[in-house]
This record gives sequence, structure tokens and C-alpha cells, in this order.
Amino acid sequence: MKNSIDFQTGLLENYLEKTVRKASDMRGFFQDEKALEEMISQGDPTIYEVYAVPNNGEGEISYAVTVIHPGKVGKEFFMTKGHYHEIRNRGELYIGIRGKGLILMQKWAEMKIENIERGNIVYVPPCWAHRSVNVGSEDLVFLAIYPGDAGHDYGSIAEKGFAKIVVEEDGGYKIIDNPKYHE
Ligand code: S6P
Ligand code: ZN
Repeated sequence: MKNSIDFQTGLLENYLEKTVRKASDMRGFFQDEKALEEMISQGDPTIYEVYAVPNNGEGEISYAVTVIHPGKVGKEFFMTKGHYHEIRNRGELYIGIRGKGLILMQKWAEMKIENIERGNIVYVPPCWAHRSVNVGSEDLVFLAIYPGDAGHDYGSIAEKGFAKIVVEEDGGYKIIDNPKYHE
């Protein structure tokens, strides 16, 4: 199928699947549960959207544009749920399109963090869980390209989270230990 992406806006023309994650879909992922419930009761805003073209199967390649809106739950910046690939041995590429963000990557006790910004190419190696965070004041938009059989495993992240969280401090961001994290 022919397709195109607008590299100014990140708009993907012929996406096949749209996933919307509202505040109410993110229960258990942010630290401040009270702030999240309040946000849900006050209109349940969208935290992020994913526009995907899946090509499922071994040897195939899928791609998707993610738009994470700006905002915070308590002091914690809006972010994706984060996942391992269901088939662990599958890597991925992220290409920043607009906005200012971070990608947290984690494998066992190891953690690495890179910037997602316009033009940045971030390689997520096989077996690393990954979550992106919008630390700016506009939408964070990036393109992800991944193997068609990778799949998503949200379970272990939903249960344990990442070892680090990203919070606002003095108008900027700070990366701190996740008080709820356990190995
Ligand atoms: C897929 C890739 C992205 C994410 C998207 C949303 O492998 O990493 O397209 O699916 O950024 O994040 P999440 O954690 O909710 O799937
Ligand atoms: Zn992924």
C-alpha cells in the first residue's frame, strides 16, 4: 500500500489502526493515583494516540506514529504504557518528528535513556523494554518501525513499572528512582 508521512506534523496518511489511550486507560501506570482519578473525573483527557500500519508476521515490518500530548499526572509527565516485545528478541527504531521527549529503555537491572527530538534516530535493541515520555509543552510525535511479529507485552511493565520515572522540577524535568519499582 502506498503511504506518506508529513515530516512537519507527523500526520500519517493511510494508517490502518488508531489506538487512543485516555487517562482512564492508564490506571496503575502513574505514581499519583489520586491526581489521575481527578483527571478522569474532569473529562478523562487523551494522554496519547498511536496511528499504525501493522504488517503482521515473521519477516514483515510494521510502523506507527505516536502522538503524546503535553501534560502531567501530579508531577509525572505524560508517557506511554511501555512494553517489551512479546517476542523478546525483536529490536525497533524510533525517529523523532516533533516535540521534546525521552525514551526509557530497560533490560533486567540495566537502564538507558535517550532523547526523542526532531531528526533523532533511537535504536531500541532486542530484549529492551521501552517507554516514551513527553517532557515538553507541545505534542511529542515520533515514528516507530518494528518487526511485524514483535507483538506487545504490557504485563510485566504494568506490574513492575520502570526503575526510573520522569517528573517536573523548576520548569524542567528530572529523572528519579521509581519508589514503587521492585525487581
Ligand atoms: C511499537 C512501538 C510504538 C508504541 C507506541 C505506544 O513496538 O514501540 O509504536 O506501541 O509508542 O506505546 P505503548 O507502550 O502503549 O505500546
Ligand atoms: Zn515497541
